[in-house]
Amino acid sequence: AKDPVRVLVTGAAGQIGYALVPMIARGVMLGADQPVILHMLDIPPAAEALNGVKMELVDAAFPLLKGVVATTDVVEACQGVNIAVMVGGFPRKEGMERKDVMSKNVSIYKSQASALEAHAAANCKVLVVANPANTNALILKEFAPSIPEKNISCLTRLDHNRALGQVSERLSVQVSDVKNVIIWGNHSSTQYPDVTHATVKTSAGEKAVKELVADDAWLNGEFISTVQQRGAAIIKARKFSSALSAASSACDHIRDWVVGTPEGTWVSMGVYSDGSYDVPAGLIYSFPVTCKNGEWSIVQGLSIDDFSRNKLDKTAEELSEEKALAYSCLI
Ligand code: NAX
Repeated sequence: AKDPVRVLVTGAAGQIGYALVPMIARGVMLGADQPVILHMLDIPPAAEALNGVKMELVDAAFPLLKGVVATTDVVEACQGVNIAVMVGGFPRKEGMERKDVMSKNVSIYKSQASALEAHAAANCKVLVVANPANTNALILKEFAPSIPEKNISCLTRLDHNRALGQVSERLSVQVSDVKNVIIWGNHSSTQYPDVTHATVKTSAGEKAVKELVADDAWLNGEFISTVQQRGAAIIKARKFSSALSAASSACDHIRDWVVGTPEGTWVSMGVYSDGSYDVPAGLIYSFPVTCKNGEWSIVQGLSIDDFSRNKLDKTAEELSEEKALAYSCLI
């Protein structure tokens, strides 16, 4: 039998946490033969709710779940973890300045970076979900200098999956037959969902999404804005933000990272930019990546037309501004 993998979920008493921990305990993230020990962190006001989640995990009698640590102590939470899914953060409340929200999250991610650096297992993989996800991940990277930058990422897989979903609905094809959409940039409304290289598996072989849709106005307009604004549409409909889809895509993100992406398929991950596609180095930016042996690499050599170039630059600009704002909070 395999040794259990320790998975940290911060903000585990929240909405996404409640959807995510049972998925992890069922093997959705790491596989049906991989035992797990869940580490759940939240803050003291949520301690009782967190304990309730722990009780439910016990009650669900998950065969793969070999232990649960539920704590408000960040050091205990980070001890020996192999995977860290950072869902906890400070939400933007009505009337709050952007800088105030940033400042709260900078201080959270700075201290959690130090705890991970000191106490997580060597080679721990980190996924930041909490918003502003890219910039929180960047802060975490800066304050955990001994964690390789290759091990720090943020979630844009939800946006990626939303793009797959929109194409599938539009063409009335199975979502599992659509692949190689790309989310570029920030997990925000400036993200660029790109179908230039996306394909659909048909009985006559693989066909370009662009050809099958054959409606550039939709692809360059409504499709992009629907994906960009999907989070807001969910809030409007549900009165709460996306949770089950966020949890599911966090599992997809980690699973593909650990197990590898299928041959010929890429996914979107927010990762540390090395300057690929003329994206400024030193931002956490969403790129198309393939994964193998537990490492991601940015897909190289894709053609970028003028329309796309402009959109890649816009979202990079926003991330540079966020980075500057985050750094101004450190002073
Ligand atoms: P909730 O407010 O339901 O849960 C957040 C939890 O984090 C709460 O239980 C809170 O007590 C806890 N928390 C706050 N500060 C903490 C700290 N310092 N340490 C540990 N825990 C802490 O929010 P939820 O709907 O679960 O969303 C969580 C985060 O995901 C938000 O920042 C949200 O904006 C972000 N999202 C990111 C997405 C992505 O694709 N990257 C999509 C979904 C989601 O909107």
